[in-house]
Amino acid sequence: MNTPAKPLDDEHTRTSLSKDALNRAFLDNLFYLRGRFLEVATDDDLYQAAAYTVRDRLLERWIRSSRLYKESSARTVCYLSAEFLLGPQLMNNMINLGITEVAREAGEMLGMDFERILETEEEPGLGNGGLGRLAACYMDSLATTQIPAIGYGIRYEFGIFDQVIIDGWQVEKGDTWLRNGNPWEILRPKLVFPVGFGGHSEQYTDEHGVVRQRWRPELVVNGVAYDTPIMGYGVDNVNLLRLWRSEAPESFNFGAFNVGDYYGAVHAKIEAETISKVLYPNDEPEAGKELRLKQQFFFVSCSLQDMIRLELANAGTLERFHHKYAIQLNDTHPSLAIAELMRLLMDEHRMQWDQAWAITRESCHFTNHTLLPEALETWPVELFERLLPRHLEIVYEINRRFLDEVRVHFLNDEARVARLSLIDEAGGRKVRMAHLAAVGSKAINGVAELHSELLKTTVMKDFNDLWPERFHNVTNGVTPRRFIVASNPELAALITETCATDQWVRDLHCLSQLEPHAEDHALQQRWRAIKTNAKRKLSNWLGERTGFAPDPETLFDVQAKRIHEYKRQHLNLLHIVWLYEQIKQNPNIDLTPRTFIFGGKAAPGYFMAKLIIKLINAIGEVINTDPQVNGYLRVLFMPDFNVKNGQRLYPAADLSEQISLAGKEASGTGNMKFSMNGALTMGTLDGANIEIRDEVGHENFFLFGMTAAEVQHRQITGYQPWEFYQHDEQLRAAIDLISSGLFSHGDTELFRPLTENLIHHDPFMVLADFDDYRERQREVDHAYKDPHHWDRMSILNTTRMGKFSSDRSINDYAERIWQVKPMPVTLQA
Ligand code: F58
Repeated sequence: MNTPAKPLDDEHTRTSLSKDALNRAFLDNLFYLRGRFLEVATDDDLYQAAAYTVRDRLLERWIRSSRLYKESSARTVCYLSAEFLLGPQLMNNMINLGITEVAREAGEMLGMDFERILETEEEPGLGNGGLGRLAACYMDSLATTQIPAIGYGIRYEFGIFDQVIIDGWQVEKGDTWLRNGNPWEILRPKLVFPVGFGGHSEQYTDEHGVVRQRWRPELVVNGVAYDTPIMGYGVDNVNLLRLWRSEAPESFNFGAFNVGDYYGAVHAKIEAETISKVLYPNDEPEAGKELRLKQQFFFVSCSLQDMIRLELANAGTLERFHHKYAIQLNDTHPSLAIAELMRLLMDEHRMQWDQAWAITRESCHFTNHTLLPEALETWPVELFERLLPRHLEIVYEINRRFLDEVRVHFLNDEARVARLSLIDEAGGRKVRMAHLAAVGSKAINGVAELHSELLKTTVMKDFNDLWPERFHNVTNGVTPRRFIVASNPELAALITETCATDQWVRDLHCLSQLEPHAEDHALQQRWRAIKTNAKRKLSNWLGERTGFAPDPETLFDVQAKRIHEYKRQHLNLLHIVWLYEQIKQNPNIDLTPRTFIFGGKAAPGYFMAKLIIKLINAIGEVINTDPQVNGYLRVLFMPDFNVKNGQRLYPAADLSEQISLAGKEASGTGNMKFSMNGALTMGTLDGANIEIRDEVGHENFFLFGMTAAEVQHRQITGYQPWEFYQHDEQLRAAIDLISSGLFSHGDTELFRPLTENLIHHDPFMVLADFDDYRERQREVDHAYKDPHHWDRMSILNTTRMGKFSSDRSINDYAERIWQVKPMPVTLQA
């Protein structure tokens, strides 16, 4: 009913933001939710009580937001993503509520260690890397820009594995993030949708004599909703992240019990629960894995059924579904939404094809995140048909109509028809998910300017020839709330003090107000002190975890991201080995002392990536224990790079390594996080590096390597890594040193797969870019020797990062793609 929410009582224990109320609420939650009093509470009790105290303060805003969104006809963004890599919640919710200081004081009044409570939080690692973290940044920015939005995904019981390093190798450990409970989510036991699998599709005649199609699935599982509130910064809007968990329907179990098949019932239950059990830890699609396809369909179907339920409750009809919702497909993982929305509209809600298609095409939008051909998702037709027979029929019909259109557009061009088809007929027949997403979407976008251009000229060229107006670029961004305010509070305070306002937190372009101070020696000194302090903190942390604490006075040179050959961690390693050799040959060499820090997980089945981790650690072992070189060089691997550990790393970096082969990294977002925290970039002209360099100024960026066009040209004319190996003496020395067994206790076999691959194949042209990389690294060495110059460059990197706030990205999507408007929520009744 339409009773207005109760106005906030100034001193109400569950809503007030005053120090006293926070204290009362905290003790109350500790007592009544955890059954503890302060003296005996564990760190986890304290954390949970703090989390509930903060969550209570989100709830009233959340209810106000949902009510306003429901009552207005505002268009809602539905962000469909198989991954949301949220990271710790407590600090960010406090920042967005504006209560960090009072909360800290309230905690101190009770004699609690605030930092320790924050440390206790287990992060929900429901994503692999950039794509999942981007979804989380976008949720923060959607709420902050006051755009009504729902994030839809999967509540994996096990997120991305925890990485431990044993004897230099990566070992994966299961991520049990739910072990102690998750205070941020609210289970909605009544919000359940059935999701079918298998069976067959059949024709029938309805009660009006109309011949229709319907799906008779063999198996039905339920999706149950878990809701997490997403608070905007400095506003009262709270959006919703709704994640689905799979379970067996009740009837299932009873049915089996009745015929006495107890084990059969248990098996069915386990099978249903398996769907949301674990996140696939690969950074390329798992080709042909049935469970992965089940996961995709599962969350897409629940989400669409939920949207339909809401629209029917509100409007009573689905005719304006596309006015109500802007659906964003985060890569191809949710692209089954195209076929499922068609099925729901036609089979379940009796709409005609043309109307259903018009609605689908007006609702959906597709973001591509990769150009790597091996990462473009396809599903064997046989598997697709077995799991989703009705959807395959729909895909075929979409394809038939689409290819007719293609034939009209491009007369007598059957080669093009074959290239555009939703079905890849070469080899085993496969459904091309990017084609399904493209055909069913109103807009298609890449994630950085170069990537969006390459998309149009390479993997999506035929689509661009057909529908050029559908192609867009939206350069990625990251949230400054997490990646400056939460990770680097000292830097945030200095910026606010110098600008005399904290406006930059909501409008990152305001950082430019700092620019006139870049030459100011007093500011530079404080800037450097903050950096050194962050380095010291990181060093202590690394010391505790790895047994070695690097010297904060050395240059911290950091490469942290998933381990992948295209990202070229091994290029970095070749340079380190080369430096090592130089010092050995000339012990009096004049070098800037550096600490090289790596971080990142390898897909468990990716042999070469795991070997690269081993090599990093092997090189570290030799260098760090050699007194002749370790005054100049140190090499460290930070274990378990995740959101939380990333937040320790970004503030502490002097140099950020963004060295992928040009044309391979769609955007990169770590590059933005480092630069915002005052690190200079050593980078190629790839992804968003290009735009970062244009923004921060070419003189404040260390550029090296071939352009994407040069890479393409070299590929066409035939790339011979062997020639580089032969002609570049320095390079050969570095590779030979690895082959010699120096870093593997004399074992000349261990790293052979890596060195041989480089010399004979080198698919990511490490050898071709080595010389230029080495040269630019020499310049870094010189530049760091001039602190004023370096600090100035560092300050300018931060002040010119306005463009890379995810608020800007969301505004771009809102205006150019979704056509949605902000809907401010106010607490005044
Ligand atoms: C990343 N993709 C891109 N995929 O590599 C990176 O350049 C970009 O900045 C980022 O997306 C955001 O746009 C990425 O992270 C995955 O992790 C997928 C997980 C599921 C399997 C396929 C890869």
